[in-house]
Amino acid sequence: MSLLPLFDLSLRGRATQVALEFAPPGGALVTCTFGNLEARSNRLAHLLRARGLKAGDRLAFFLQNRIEVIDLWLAGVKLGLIVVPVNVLYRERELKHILTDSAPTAVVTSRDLAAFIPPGVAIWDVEALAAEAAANPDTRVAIPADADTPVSLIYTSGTTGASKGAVLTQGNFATNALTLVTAWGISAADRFLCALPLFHVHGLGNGVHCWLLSGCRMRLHERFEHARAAAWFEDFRPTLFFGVPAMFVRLLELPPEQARAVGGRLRLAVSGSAPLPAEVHEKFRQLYGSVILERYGMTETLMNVGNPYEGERRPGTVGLPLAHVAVKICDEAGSPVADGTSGELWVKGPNVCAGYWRRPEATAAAWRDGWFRTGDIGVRAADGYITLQGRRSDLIISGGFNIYPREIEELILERPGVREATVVGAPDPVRGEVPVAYVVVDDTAFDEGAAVAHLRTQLASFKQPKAFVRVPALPRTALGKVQKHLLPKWQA
Ligand code: MLC
Ligand code: AMP
Repeated sequence: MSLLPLFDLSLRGRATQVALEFAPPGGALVTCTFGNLEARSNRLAHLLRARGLKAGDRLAFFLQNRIEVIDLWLAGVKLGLIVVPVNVLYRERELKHILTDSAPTAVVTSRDLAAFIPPGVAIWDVEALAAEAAANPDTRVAIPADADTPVSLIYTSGTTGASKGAVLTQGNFATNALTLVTAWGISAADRFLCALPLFHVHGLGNGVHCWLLSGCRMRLHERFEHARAAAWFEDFRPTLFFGVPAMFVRLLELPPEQARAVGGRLRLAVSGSAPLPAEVHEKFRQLYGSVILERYGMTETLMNVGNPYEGERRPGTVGLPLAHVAVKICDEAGSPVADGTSGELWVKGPNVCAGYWRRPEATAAAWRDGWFRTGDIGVRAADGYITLQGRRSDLIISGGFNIYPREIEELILERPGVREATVVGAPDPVRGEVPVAYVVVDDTAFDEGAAVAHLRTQLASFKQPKAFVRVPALPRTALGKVQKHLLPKWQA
C-alpha cells in the first residue's frame, strides 16, 4: 500500500474540480483544482530532483500553513523523500537539535522565519523555490513506493530525553487515511475547514490526507485565530472540522444564533490531540447542536481509537479501537488487565511507525513483541469504550502542543541562583494545561526577569512558564523524586 494511488483518486480523477481555497492573512482567497496541485507538485519534483534530491534524502520545512507546504509534501511523496515538518514555534535551540539529528539536504522556510535557523543548515527560500519550480515541466515524476517506504520524520519527545524522529511510512499514512475516510463518511461533497498546523500529524495525516482521498474541498488557513474563526465558519460553511480542544473552547464564544447556524451545516466535528473536557463536549452540543466525535492518536501511531460516527459518541471517552489497530491495556509487566482496571495502552497495527530515527535503544524500549507502548494510561469499560486517564510520564499538553517538563527544568537550573526547579502543568480554561515553574532560589542571585528573557530565546512560546513560583524546598520522596502533586496550586 502506498500514498500516490490514493492521492490519484483526486489528483487525476478529479483534476478539474476545485480542491483548495487558501486564505493568506490579509490577502485574497487563492483557489486551485486537484489538477493544479498535480502540476505544481510535478514542477517542484523536477526542480528538487535537479537539485540532487533522491529517494531517502531528508528535506525539512519550517513554514506556516500555505499551499507550498502541500506542494512540498506531494513532491516528497512522488520522489520518495523523507519530509521533516518542523513546528514554526520552535526556536534556534530546538531547531538545531532536529536539523542536526535528521540531517536534511535543506530546510525550506520563509523570510520571516529564516532568522531562527541555526548556522550550518542550507536554507531554501519558499518563494524563490516556488518561482523556480514554475519554470519546470508539469509531467508526472514518481518513483515506485510501497507500504514500507519512509515518507516523513516527525519529531516527538517520546517519554524521556531529547526529541526523537518517528519514522512514518507511506503505509502508516495510507492506512490512517483510508480508515478515517471510511469511518467518518468523508466524501467529495464535504467542505473541510483546516486551521490545524500542517507540521503535526493531526493537520497533515488526518486533515490533508482525508481531503486528498475523499476529494472534498478544503479551506486552509495559515493558523487558527479565534477572533476570526466565526467569520470563517460563516463564509466557508464547512461540513467538516477537525480541531484540538483549545479550538472548541474558543468556539464556545460564538453568539448562540450564529453557533446554531454553523452547527446546522456541520456534518462532523472531530476533536483530538489532547483531552476534551466532557463539559466542553456538552456545551458545544447545546450551542451548536453538534455532537463532537473525540478520537485519540499519537505522532508515532497516527490514529488509534475513536468514538463511532454512527452510534454513541460518549463524552470524556475516546471510544473504540479503529479498524486497523489492536489495542490492549496492560499492567507494568505487560499482561492485559481486566475491563474496569487502569493500565497502559499498547497498540499494534499498520498505523504504527517504523521506529525512531537512528535511535535503536529508544526503539527497543518503546516496542515489545511487536506492540508499541503508548505511555498513555486508560481504562476500558465492559462495552469496549476507552477512557484516557493520564500518562506514565509527566508530559504537559498545552493547546495540543506537547511539553516535556525536563527540557524547561534543565534550562532554569542553568540560571544563576537557582538551586532546584520543577515544572508542572497547571489547569487552564482554554489550553487545557499551561507550564508553571516551581523554584528554590537564592533571592540575591536569582533574576527572574533575566530568566524569563533567556527562556524566550531558547523555547517555543507555548513552553514558556506562565509563572515562577518560589518555594522553600521541593517536596521529595525518600528516594529524592519530586512529588509534583504536593506543590502548592497555582492560579493565573
Ligand atoms: C499557536 N501560536 C502560534 C501558532 N499557533 N503562533 C504563530 N503561528 C502559529 N501557527 C501561538 C501564539 O503566538 C500564542 O503564543 C499561542 O500560540 C496561543 O495563540 P492564541 O492565538 O491565543 O491561540 P489560542 O486561542 O490559545 O489557541 C491555540 C491554538 C494552538 C489552538 C491555535 O495551540 C494550536 O494551533 N494547536 C494545535 C496543536 C496541534 O496541531 N497538535 C497536534 C499534535 S499531533 P503565546 O506567546 O501567547 O503563548 C497529536 C496526535 C493527535 O497530538 O492525536 O492528533
Ligand atoms: P503527540 O506526541 O504530539 O502526537 O501527542 C500524542 C499524545 O497526545 C498522546 O500520547 C496522548 O497523550 C495525547 N492525546 C491525543 N489525543 C488525545 C485525546 N483525545 N485525549 C487525551 N489525550 C490525547
